[in-house]
Amino acid sequence: MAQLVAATYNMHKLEEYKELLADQNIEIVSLNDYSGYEEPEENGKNFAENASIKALEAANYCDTPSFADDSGLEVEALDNAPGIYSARYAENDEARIARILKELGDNPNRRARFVCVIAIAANGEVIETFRGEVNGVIIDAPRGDNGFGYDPIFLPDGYDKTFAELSAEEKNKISHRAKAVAKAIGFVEEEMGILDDEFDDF
Ligand code: ITT
Repeated sequence: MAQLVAATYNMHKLEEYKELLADQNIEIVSLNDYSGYEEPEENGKNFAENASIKALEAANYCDTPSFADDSGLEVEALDNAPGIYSARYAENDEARIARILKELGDNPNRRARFVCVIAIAANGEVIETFRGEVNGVIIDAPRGDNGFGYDPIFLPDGYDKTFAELSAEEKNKISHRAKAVAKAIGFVEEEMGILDDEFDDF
């Protein structure tokens, strides 16, 4: 079975990937299985560049095909902030949510979207990136205990529950991460000849 390194130290992301990829013929290995790994600086100017930096660094260090995601929340009324700075917007999830709600205040435009870009890297290069998005609105106060990050204030379009009120299974059907994964799986299936060879090289 092909091994793939999930290049993240975010355990919530890792958990979602394990569920999203459960039916695939892939063994997901975590960075925790490789000692001494140092995370690269995320100095890209967009999600795709940061995802590529993370995937390539891991693939090179682990000598194994790797994928990473760079993801975040874009709030329309805040000029799409926090965007690629979502993880760095404040010191913890609670403070990050408080900052968004404070900056939005009573602005009637609550439109927002989650974005996830996955990069796959192997053999010293980034093979491809895949983007997934989910649109919704920011509510006035956090609701729900599931998920992570900004989930408690994000109400996806067509639902009356926040991402943190949905079960993991429900979130994984509609999330930005699920959409990016679906595209990545489609690509890997179509290009399987190439990837099989590359995977087998390791
Ligand atoms: P890695 O770089 O190690 O993967 P990270 O948490 O630093 O972990 P990012 O740089 O991609 O990852 O930052 C993503 C941030 O965006 C994350 O910390 C959350 O604050 C937010 N985010 C991304 N996906 C989310 C989701 O599904 N639900 C809620 N918040 C999410």
